[in-house]
Amino acid sequence: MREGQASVIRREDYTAPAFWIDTVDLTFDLDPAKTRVLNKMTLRRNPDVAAQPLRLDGEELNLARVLVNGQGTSFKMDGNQLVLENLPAEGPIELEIFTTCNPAKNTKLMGLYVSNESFFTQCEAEGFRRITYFLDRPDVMASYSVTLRADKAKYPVLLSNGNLVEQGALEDGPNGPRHFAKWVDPHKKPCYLFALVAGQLVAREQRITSRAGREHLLQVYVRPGDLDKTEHAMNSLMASVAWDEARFGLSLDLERFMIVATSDFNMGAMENKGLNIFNTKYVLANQATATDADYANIESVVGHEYFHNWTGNRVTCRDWFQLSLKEGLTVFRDQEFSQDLAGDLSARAVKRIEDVRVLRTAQFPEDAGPMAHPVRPDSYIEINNFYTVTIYEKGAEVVRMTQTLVGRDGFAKGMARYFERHDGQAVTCDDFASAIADANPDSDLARLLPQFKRWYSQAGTPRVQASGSYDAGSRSYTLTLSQSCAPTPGQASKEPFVIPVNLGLITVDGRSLPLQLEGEAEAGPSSRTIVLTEASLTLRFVNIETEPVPSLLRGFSAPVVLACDYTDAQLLTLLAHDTDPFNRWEAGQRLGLKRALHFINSPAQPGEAKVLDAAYIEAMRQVLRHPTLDAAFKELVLTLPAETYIAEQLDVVDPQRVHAVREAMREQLALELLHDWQWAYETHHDSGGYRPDPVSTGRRSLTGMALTMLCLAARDTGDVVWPGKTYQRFKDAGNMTDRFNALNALVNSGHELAAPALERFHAQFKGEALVLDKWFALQAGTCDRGGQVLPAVRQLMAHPDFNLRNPNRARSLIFSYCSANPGAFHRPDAAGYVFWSERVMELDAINPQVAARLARALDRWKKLAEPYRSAAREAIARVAAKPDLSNDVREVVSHALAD
Ligand code: B3K
Ligand code: ZN
Repeated sequence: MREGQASVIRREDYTAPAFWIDTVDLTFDLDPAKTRVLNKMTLRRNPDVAAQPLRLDGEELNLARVLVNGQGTSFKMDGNQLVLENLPAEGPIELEIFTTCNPAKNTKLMGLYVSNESFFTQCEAEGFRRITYFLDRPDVMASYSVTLRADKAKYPVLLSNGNLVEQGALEDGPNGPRHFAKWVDPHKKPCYLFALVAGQLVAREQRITSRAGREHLLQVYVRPGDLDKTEHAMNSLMASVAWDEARFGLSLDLERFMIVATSDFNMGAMENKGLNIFNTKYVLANQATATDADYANIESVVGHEYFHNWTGNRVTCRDWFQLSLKEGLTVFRDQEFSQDLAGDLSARAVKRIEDVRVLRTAQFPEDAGPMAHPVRPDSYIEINNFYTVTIYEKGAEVVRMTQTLVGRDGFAKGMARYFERHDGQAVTCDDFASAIADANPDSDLARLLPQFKRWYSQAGTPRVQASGSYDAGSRSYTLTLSQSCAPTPGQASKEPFVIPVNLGLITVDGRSLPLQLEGEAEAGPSSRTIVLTEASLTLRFVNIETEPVPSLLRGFSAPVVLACDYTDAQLLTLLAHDTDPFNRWEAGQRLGLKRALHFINSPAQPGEAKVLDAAYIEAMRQVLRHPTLDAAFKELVLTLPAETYIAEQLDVVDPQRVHAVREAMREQLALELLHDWQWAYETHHDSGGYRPDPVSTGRRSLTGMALTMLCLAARDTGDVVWPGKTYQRFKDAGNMTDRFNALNALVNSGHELAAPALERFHAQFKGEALVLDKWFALQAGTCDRGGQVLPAVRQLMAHPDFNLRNPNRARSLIFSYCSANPGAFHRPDAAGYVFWSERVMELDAINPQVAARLARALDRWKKLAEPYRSAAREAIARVAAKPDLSNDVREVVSHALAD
C-alpha cells in the first residue's frame, strides 16, 4: 500500500505517551520548493510509563540533522517514524531536528502547502508530522513559539498562533529583502492546532471589548480585492464572541483572534488556536456573489470554529476516537448559536428542521451502511475517514439529548463543571457525559448515565414503534413505545438506548390536552418528555376527553426513526394544528412520503396515474396560502422528502423509479397549485433591500420555489410568460439569492432560456471563483431528462475553469453529480458509476482525503435493484483492484465490498 502498511488503530490499545513535550520552538525559512524547518523541543519522560525509545512521527520529510542536548546522536528510521533509543534517563531533553519539505508539491493539502502563492497549513488530524518530526497525537500538549522568515515582497504577512512578539528585517536574500515575525502562543496546545500563514493578504479589523472588560483585536484576512466580502464574517465572529459569553460564560482568551481564508482547502474550516484557517466558501460574501444559504453557512461555520476555542482547544481529545467530544459538542453549540440569533419560535424551528434534514438524509444512511460506526468509534484505518456526519451531527444530537434530560440551565451548569474539571486537559467522551450528569445529580441523565452512554458505543439508528388507542369509557389513552436497532458492521445485537420522547396530545380540532398519567394527582402541561429506557413502555393518560392525535418526538427529541401508523386524517390534524412547528412540518413530510412509497410499490407508471390525491394537494394549498405561517416554514413544508430519504425507507431501491415518482409529484404540485404559486410569487417577490435576516430570507426562498414550480408547470402548459419573467428576474436581480434561484428555475425545468442564462451568468462572474462553483454545481446537479447530465459533466471537466486540484471546484462538479444527483448518477447503462470510479482513482493520486469522500457515494449499493446493484459493485471492485490506492480510499471501498 502506498502509505506503507495499512494498520487498524484500536481504541482499546490506547496508552499514554512515553514522553511529554513541554516546549516547541520552530523556525521556518519559507520557500515553496524547499522550506527549512528547525524544530527545537524540550521533552521529558512520562514517569507513569515504562522507559522506551522515543518514536517521532514524520511524513514526506527530508531529515538533515538531529541533535540531543546539543550533540549529534544515533537514530534509526522505522517506517515513517524517527526512533531515538539512547536518550538520557533523567531530566529534560533538548532535541533539535532540522528537516526540509516541499510545500509546492503538496497536493494533499495536509501539512504545509502553497495556494495562490501563499503558504497555509492544515494539521488536524495528522498533518503536523508533514511539517516536522513530532509526537503527533492530541494528548501531547506543548507551548509553542514560532519564527517565520521569508521574502518580504512575496510574503508581507507572516502569521502563526498566539501573539506577535517581534518582527523586523533580515539580511537580503537572492530575491531581495527578507523579513521575519515571531509568534508566541500563551496557551499549551496539541500539535493539530498549530498553524502558519504567509502571503499577500489584507485584513478587516475590529477592536472589541468583552463583557469581562478585556480588549481584543479581531481580524479577517483575505486576498487583496476580497475585503468587500468580509463584513458578514466579521459580524458573525463578533456575534460568536458575545454569544459564548452570554450563554455559557466563556470568553475569548487571546488578545488577537484571526481568521484567514484560502481557496484551496479540504474541508470547511479549521479551529487552529487564535488563527482559524477557512475555506473562502465560509468567509467571503456580499449580496452580489453569495446566497442566503451562504450567509447562514458562514455564520454557523465562523461560530463553530470560534466555539472550538473552548470545546476542542482549551479542553481537547485524548485520542482521535474521542473526536465527537469536540465535534459533536461544537456542532451542538453552533446549532444553538444560529437558533438563538434567528430569534422567534418559527425561525428557530426552521433551523431545527434544516439540521434534522441533514441528519436524516446523510447520517441515517451512513448509520445503515457499510461505514456505520458509533459516535465514539472502536477502530479505524485512516482517521480522516471519520470526520463524518455520525461524529458531527449525530454527536450533536447526543449532546442535545443530555440537555433535554437535564434542562437548559442544568446543561449550562454541566458545561461549567466540565471546564472546572478539565480545562487544559485531553479527555474522553465519558468525561464529558460525567461532568453534565454530576452537575445534575437528581436528573434522569445522572440516574441513567451508564445506559445513556450506549449512544457513544452502539452504532445504528434506533427505531421507535409507537401505537396508541383511546378508550372512551375510561376516558384514557394508552400509548405504547417500543425500540429496536438493526445490526451494524461488527455489532450484531444492541442493548436498549435511553430515548427522550417529547410528546403532546391534541384534539382533532387542534386543542392541546393537559397530560396526566395514571397515578398522577393532577394534570400537568400539554407537552412533556417521557424517557424510554426499556425495549417497550406503555403509558396510560387519563382524563382524556376525546380521542387524541399523538404528537410524538416533538422537536426531534432523539435521533431515531419514529414509526407510527398515522392515518391521513391524523396527519392532516397535526399539519394544521400542532403547536410544535417541527411536528407540523413532519406531518407534511409523512403525508408526502406515504404517497411516494405507495406509488413506488404499485405497478402504476408516473405518466399514467396521478401520485397525489386532492386531499394532499388541498392541504399543501392551505399551507401555502396560510395567513400567519412564515414563508421559510412554508417552503420547507412544500418541499417533498428528498430522493435519498425516500430511498432509505425501501428495502430495494430502483433509483430511477424513486426519481420519476418524486418528479411526478413535483410536477403535479406545480400544475395543480398553479394559481397559488403565482400568488406566492406576486406577494413575496419583493424582499426589500438585501438583508440576510430570517424573514426576508424566507420570502426569497418561497419566491424561488414558486419560480421553479411555475417554470416546471410551463413545460406542460407551454406557457411562455413565467419563464420569460424568470429570465427577466435572473437578469435584474439585486442579489445573488434571487438571481441564482431564477437561474435554477430555468435550468431545472430544462427551459430553452437556460442556455443563454448560463452563458450570461458565466460571463458576468468569471472572476468570482465561488460563483463559478455554483455555476458548475447547478449544471451537474440538475434534473436529468434523457441522460444529458453526464455528458454535460464530462464536457465541463474540460472547461478552462475546471481544476481537479481545487477541492471546491472538484466538489462543485463531481460531487454534485455523483453524490447529490441520484436521478442522473444511477444510469441503467452504468456510465455514472464508470465516471465515479475514474474520478475516485484520479483524485486519489492528488488528494486522498477528497477522493475518499467521493468514494462514499456508492455506500448504499447493496440496496440497489438490478442492474444498478451489479454495476455498482463492479465499479467499486474496479477501484479496489487498483494496486497503489491510499489508505483513505482503500478503507472506504473495502468496507463497501465486505459482507
Ligand atoms: N476540526 C476541523 C476538521 C478537520 C478535518 C481533518 N480531516 C474542522 C471543524 O470541525 O471545525
Ligand atoms: Zn469542528
